[in-house]
Amino acid sequence: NADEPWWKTAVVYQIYPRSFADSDGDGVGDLRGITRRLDHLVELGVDVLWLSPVYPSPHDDNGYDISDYRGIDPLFGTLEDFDELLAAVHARGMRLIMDLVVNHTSDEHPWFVSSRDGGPGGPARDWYWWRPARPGTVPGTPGAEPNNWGSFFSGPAWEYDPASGEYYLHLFSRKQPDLNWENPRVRQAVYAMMRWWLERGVDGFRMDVINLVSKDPALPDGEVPGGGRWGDGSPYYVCGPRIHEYLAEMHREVFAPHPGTLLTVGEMPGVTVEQARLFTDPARAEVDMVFTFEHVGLDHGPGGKFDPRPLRLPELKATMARWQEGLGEVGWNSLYWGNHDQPRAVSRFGDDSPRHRTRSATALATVLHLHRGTPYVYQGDELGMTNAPFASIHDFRDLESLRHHAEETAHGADPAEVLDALRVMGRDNARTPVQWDATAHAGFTTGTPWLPVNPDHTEINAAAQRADPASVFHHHRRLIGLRHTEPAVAFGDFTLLLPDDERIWAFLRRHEPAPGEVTELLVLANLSSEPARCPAPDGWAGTELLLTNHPGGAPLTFPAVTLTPWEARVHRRV
Ligand code: ISL
Repeated sequence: NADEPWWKTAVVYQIYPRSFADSDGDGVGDLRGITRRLDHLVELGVDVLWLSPVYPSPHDDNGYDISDYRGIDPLFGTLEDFDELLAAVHARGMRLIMDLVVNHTSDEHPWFVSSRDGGPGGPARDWYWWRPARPGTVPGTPGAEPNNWGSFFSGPAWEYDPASGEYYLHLFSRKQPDLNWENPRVRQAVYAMMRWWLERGVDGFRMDVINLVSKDPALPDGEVPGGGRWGDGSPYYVCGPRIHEYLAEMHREVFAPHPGTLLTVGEMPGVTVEQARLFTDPARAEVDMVFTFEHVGLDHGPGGKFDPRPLRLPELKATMARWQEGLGEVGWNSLYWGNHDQPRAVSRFGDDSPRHRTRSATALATVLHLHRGTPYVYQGDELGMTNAPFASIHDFRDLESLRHHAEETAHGADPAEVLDALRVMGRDNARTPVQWDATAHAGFTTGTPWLPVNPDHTEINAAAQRADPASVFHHHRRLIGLRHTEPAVAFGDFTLLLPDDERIWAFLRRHEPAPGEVTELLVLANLSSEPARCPAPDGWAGTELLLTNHPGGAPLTFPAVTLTPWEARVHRRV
């Protein structure tokens, strides 16, 4: 596999700097905090670190609203701290990729300030999407927005600027105006900034909502879903008309001079398998892999993410299998259960009760890491961290949750029901500080954390788990090691077994690097809190047990084996 790209055998670890480790006691994680904790990541064995944004920002959306692309927010440290971190990461044989947020800037970015203050006809006006009010309406009044699109963070996707009498587009918050990628000067400014970071030594980018940067310039009204307040503009900006042209251009301008060294991953809400195959086809030279969203949308009800519904295992298995198939011959998957936008994996897909949480976290990790693709471990998931016990709306910090609560309650929703949904799906669940040890504030800070630590840190923490070979941490370490040593994990093809089984997740990986030289892996996992009978496929009885989260488990016998709750195992035969 010498001619395969390095990132096919790599595992990426996502750091949300605000919540990782605080070195100076101000309650917010920082770059020096990360540098001090690198040993944890070395022991875990990950290959790449992805840093969520650390650039100067007003922090309306925790740094996803950037006011200077070429600096470090004082909250996180300095450029010198960054260079030190990067050198320390490289010295340990790891790589580091930056978050690239270029669908939008902060409204405090100088580009937007000039665009706004120059007024219509000003030289920087067309760096953003400015439009007059809908004809026949009074500008600045409800319903006068240029179109009916809703924002991802509640309310309209347009903000009125009284000075010019025009509106600007913001798919996210009003402090995150969308850049106009139709303007070639915008694109060149973005590419120049990316080259600047590559020259500094970074190893690639995770590209925030990159499939939203091409909009249909007509900006037509969207359909209003039943019971909805706003139109759905997604047909006009998800994988818009020029998206492939833009990404190919970015590849030529920025990535092509660094063949074989970088990792590029595009975050792509709403992307289809067919589109993802185009984006990740190496022959097209766009991006290495994409983050897809289907598997994290299966528990959304008709009302969206804050209308959660139970997840059915056969649907989750089918979705994952379809992506394995669709990006099998051409393209590449990225694999994740969680990130800073999603609830905690063990609480969402597993069973976070004290009885089952270790085993369910390790079962989920086993299934994920044994799929074909590059796995992403979100900070704390290697410890099986759980959702947080939010008592009231005042415990939330995330603007998405706060705005959703304000908008729904203003329209007459029952606040208790809104709060229940936020407890299940709210992004702050994943943003509580990393639990390093059992001391006050979990060893995250000596000050007062910006978001309280989860009280379960006395049970769930890195210090305890590093000392326990049966922990979620050590199970992740073994899974990551397996990807490095067993080529079938990265390169084998994928066949789903027992698709309709409500409790068992079973699949085969088959790798044949040379004719007749076959290695096969069989993955069996019980994704339920009850024992489950699992038919054993022919010819696997007595095969090598490569990895398990239940060392005392029953041998694999024909015709069936009973798996204990959340038991997961990987068998190998050659
Ligand atoms: O969680 C979501 C809102 O319901 C997602 O739709 C999320 O907004 C989407 O995945 C895009 O996320 C990225 O861009 C956002 C930022 O808030 C997220 O943190 C980031 O991951 C805007 O920059």
